[in-house]
Amino acid sequence: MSPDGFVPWPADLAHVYRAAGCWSDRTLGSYLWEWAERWPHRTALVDGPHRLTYAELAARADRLAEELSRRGLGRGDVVLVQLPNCWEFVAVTLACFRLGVVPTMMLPPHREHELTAIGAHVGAKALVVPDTWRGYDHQDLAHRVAAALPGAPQVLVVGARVRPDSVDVRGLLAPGGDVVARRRRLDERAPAPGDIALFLLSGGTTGTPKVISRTHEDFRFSIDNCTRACGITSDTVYLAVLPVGHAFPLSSPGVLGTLYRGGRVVLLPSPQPETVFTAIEAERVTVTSAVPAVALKWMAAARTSTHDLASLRYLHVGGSTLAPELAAQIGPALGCRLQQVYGMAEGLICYTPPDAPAEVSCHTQGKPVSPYDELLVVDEAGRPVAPGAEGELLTRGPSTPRGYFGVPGQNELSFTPDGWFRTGDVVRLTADGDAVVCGRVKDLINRGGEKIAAAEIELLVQELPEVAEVAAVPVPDPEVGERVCVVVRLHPGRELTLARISTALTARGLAAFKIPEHLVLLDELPHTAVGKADKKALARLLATPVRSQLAA
Ligand code: OOB
Repeated sequence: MSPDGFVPWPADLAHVYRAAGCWSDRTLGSYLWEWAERWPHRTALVDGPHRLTYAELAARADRLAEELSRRGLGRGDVVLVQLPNCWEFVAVTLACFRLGVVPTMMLPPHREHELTAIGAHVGAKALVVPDTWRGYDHQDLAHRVAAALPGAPQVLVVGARVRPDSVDVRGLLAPGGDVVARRRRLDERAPAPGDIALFLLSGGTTGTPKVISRTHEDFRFSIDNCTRACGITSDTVYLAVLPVGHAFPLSSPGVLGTLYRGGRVVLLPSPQPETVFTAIEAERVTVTSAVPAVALKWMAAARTSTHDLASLRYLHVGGSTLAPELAAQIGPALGCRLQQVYGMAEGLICYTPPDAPAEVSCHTQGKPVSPYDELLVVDEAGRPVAPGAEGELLTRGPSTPRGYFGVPGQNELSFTPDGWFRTGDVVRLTADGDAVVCGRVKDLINRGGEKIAAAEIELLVQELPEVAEVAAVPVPDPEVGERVCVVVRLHPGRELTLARISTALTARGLAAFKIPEHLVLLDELPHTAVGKADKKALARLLATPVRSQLAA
């Protein structure tokens, strides 16, 4: 990994954050044995039939760390982690934290397009994948990607069917050996608190997703604050159903926050209501998190469910817009309290308090979990708006990096010269300082909480010989909030169907959730003064009937 890609905080501010105790002298991996010693026999992880105590988790993560080290992975090396919600994901992540190996959190739907671009950008030395997932051969995918990347990265596989040219992760997780000596060896090799702990992906607004570096000290502070904002304790039983590579279920407070406080994490690979309700009842789950689209499905299913959901106390909902009238129904439908969360992998996390009155929990997305987070709402010229007015939210703070990894040109656009991150979200702040998300200025589509950069889709559709010009825009959808629509001007005499686009983009290795679901053909696209497709005009146009093909 090139250390040049990391944009540090200014030294004077880093000093302030350390002096104030935001950044402590700890790495994330240093908690593993602290937890194991405080709660050795408590269950840390539940994944189907697998149950691991804190002591077992520590022993297994350490064993894996040592085996990874034996295979040449060490401090500063980067791996791509593409695992579904399973206990091995947690063990791999903690093993990386122990070694200072940097896991890059990919998502199970990612394919060649995403894995190759991100793998090349971060200089991945290994890929960790399931053998198959939802009928797709990830082991094969990983080998294809590895062959296309420089340095012949290793392929590590979680599953029963491991090829001879892959490394069997489960074999490396088997406990045994001298646990104490191994722990000491790993402690001696620990990374520094200011090192990059992990990479998260941003939905971003450019052709490929941007990579967000999170250091041990900045991430620990965020996790700590999230657990306080949500009242996570050793009595918490957290159910992880959203893909754990996302910052929301991973660390806000999610899986890592629950472990940090000695609670129990239950991992489920799908948010399907029946499976979720069964798990809540069986494990006496107290808190879980969902994007609005998932929460609404649960709400509808709860009406006819006979499962006992009485243990559920809190539901965290965020990632995309939740209408206040729906927010008001969630608590009564599921018999729990709603906490809204407005967060981003780039750092800022806002929560409504667990005991907030309805005007706060249903109508706002809460306050930053850290008092050191700064918020500034600005107009189009970058000037602060009047109190309570809408504008783009800028933010800075001890958990918000000063730049994306390795893209100095992009950083000039995404960050102001004095270090504010431009969220691209249109927000207003209430008199009490709660954030209300009103819209966005960034060019992306938010499909059920998954962020899709319009430019990424446009670049791929533009490659089709039929296409003269294309713009990707969101169309509102009652189920997932928004879906991808491509508006296309064809070359004269050519034809194009949604099925043809879908086939072509799938063949290019694009994740399925990004594949356009609507196609609109226009003789002329509206343009802005600088000659770009005018997306605001397109949104107005799409609100009126046009020659369109809707996805079946
Ligand atoms: C979470 O993180 P990301 O990085 O996948 O996406 C961040 C973006 C925000 O900039 C905003 O555009 C949107 O997702 N968003 C919301 C929202 N929460 C996030 N838009 C409207 N209402 C909300 N409540 O999505 C994320 C990370 C940590 C915790 C929760 C969500």
